[in-house]
Amino acid sequence: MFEKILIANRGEIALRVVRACRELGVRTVAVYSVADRDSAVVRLADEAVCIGPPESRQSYRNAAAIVEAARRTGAQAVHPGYGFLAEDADFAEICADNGLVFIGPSPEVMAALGDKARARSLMREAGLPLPAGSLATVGTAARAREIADEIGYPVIIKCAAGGGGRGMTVVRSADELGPAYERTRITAQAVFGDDRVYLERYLVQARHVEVQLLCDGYGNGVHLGTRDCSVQRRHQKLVEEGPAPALSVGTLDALANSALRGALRAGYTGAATFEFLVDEAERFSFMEVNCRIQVEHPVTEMITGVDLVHEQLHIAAGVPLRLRQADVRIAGVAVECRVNVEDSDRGFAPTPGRLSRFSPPGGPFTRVDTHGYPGYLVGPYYDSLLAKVVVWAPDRDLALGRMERALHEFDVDGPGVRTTIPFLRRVLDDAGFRKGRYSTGLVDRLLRAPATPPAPAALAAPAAPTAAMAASPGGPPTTANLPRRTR
Ligand code: MV4
Repeated sequence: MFEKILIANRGEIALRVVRACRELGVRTVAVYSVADRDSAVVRLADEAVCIGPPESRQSYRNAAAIVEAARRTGAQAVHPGYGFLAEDADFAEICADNGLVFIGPSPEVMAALGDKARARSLMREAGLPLPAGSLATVGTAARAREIADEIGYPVIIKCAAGGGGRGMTVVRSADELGPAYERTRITAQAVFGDDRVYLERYLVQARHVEVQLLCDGYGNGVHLGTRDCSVQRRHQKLVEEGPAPALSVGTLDALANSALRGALRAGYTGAATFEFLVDEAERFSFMEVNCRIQVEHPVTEMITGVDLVHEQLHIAAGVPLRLRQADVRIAGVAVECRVNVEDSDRGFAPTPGRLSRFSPPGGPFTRVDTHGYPGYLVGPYYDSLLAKVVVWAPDRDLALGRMERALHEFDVDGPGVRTTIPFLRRVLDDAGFRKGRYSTGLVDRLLRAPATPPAPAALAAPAAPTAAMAASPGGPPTTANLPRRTR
């Protein structure tokens, strides 16, 4: 095992990695920006190095500053967390060039899977089911038109360099295709510096189901079950659960096994997530691979008992996988709610400010991953995730009841500070969600519906249409969504 590693991240995930390291006797180096001087990880890590100003380009995305901090402190490896440099193949290569182990897949595998068109063709070769679409990127509008006519409308144009829902354009009819194709390419060039796009048949009302995998460097791999992440707004997940509900065991198994086959074929090492869409008939199609530990990894930890960050560290240190598939048992149901410092009545705009009150829930089978504390200043520089509330129970109804109880306990306040807790409650209250019958359309439906009628005694004129409503046509995502955060 490593003696010392550097954590190239901040917030709750940096704390999560510090905790895993302490449990394994690995010393930790935290890096922090000027804005994060007072963060909990600076106190909890064995050492902390300031790497630059608040702007992430100059700190958490600054490969040179991070490598220099590792050199100065003698760290042997770098854990990138999620976001920032976590899926940057160039950074993984820079680490290797400087004698540092990057805790994740090799730069080559990351580059191959990070190119969504290449990933699509790789997985096709591995026998994974895909939506109908182009075999590779599409170089002309005329060719796009031919393919679209063949697979039928609606189609979706995706950027090879995109992912996570960034830079997708849905096209409903042939007359929209040419202009949409040109627009998507121009935006892709501007945002990613790569104008290659590919086409897929657009699948409506599907569920987002993903599979957690662990693979070592010796050709061994296991899957750790599924998570449903359909509760999203503009590709930001709000609620995740595992195992994916309302799917037959046969479907879940086939999906997980196909993901594992794909990862082994690609030569993947470390923790990976394979994303699929699943339709009403339980047909599933491969979407993309996430080459990192994900925000929602605790869901899987709760239903399997496997510490995914421990496993990442062992794999990166060259230890053969300590689990076989027969050792992995999915038990019960886990649910995660993301508590963001945002105002769901104002289009989920961030509401930074100082926390005057911060008292997270506790109790049985309740885990809260957070970097918050009373007096913590939530700044405007980074994403607004403050806490993840994760609960486990033997069945889904009990887990949802436990989550309602946990959110009820959560006390967060501060001048100007709002959280997504009220909106999370609306999700948990939704009849379709309760039954486990929901798809990626759930959040837009809730945002279009009138806000919960106030209790008779409690006041107030009906809410005016909110920014969220104005900004949510309810239609498919467009290139208007392009400059988004990446998690
Ligand atoms: C799609 C799709 C429907 N059809 N591809 C978005 C994130 C990225 N991982 C893949 N995504 C999607 N790809 C085809 N061919 C639907 C999504 C999608 C989605 C679309 C609209 C609104 C919310 C969504 C949530 C997850 C996935």
